[in-house]
Amino acid sequence: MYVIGDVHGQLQKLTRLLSDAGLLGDAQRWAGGDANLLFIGDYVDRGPDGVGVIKLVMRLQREAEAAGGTVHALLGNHDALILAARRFGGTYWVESRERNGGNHADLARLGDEHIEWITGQPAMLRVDDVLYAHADATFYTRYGDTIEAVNAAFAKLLRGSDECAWDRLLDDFSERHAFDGANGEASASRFLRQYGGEQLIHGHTPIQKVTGAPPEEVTRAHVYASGACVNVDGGMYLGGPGFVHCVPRAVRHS
Ligand SMILES: [Mn+2]
Repeated sequence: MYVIGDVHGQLQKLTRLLSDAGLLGDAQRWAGGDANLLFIGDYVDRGPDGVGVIKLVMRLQREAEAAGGTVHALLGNHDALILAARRFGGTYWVESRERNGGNHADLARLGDEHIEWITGQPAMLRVDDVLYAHADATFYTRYGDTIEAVNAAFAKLLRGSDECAWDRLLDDFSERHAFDGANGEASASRFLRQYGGEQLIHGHTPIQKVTGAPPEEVTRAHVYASGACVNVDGGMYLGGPGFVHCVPRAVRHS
């Protein structure tokens, strides 16, 4: 499995990463054959062309499927936030997006097909022994006891018009660093016991903000909590070049 972290509108960096990994070929078509690729969420905002990123991911999903591969795409908080801004309008959501690096062009260009697509992406996924979720947070447990239940709860919320529930969800996403620090490992094992998997791969919190590394020096995933957690957010919007994280088929950690 190839994994790409928070893209945040950095379409040029993304196409370069995919090309370098052999997943994108001539005319920027899927060249990964039967490979599996997963995007960790947060396609829009903070960068120049979030809708361009969504369009590319949507197309790669179709092309990969036709070639026997898979492109998974998780829902990030910025993807939910742009939907909220479109659905409810009003200064509350406009200001919320402005505080969070909202891109006006993304909101203007977001078409019905992109809204439908975002709404249909899962919040969590498990493939083999690896659990994937956008955020380094435990709030997912408030939405369901299983991956299926969490995804169903998210889908119901995103298809509904309960503005307070949307607000709560986006507030929940402000949780970070749940698996860092003294109790991080214990939290990670609890979370993995709940949803299954030997390792959690997430984005949401730029590695630079965890390790203090200069943005351009983050060129690989940050493995922590004794190997139970992997942060793949390369902080591309901060100036990081980004990277493609490769998960071997059978992950084991000590
Ligand atoms: Mn995020």
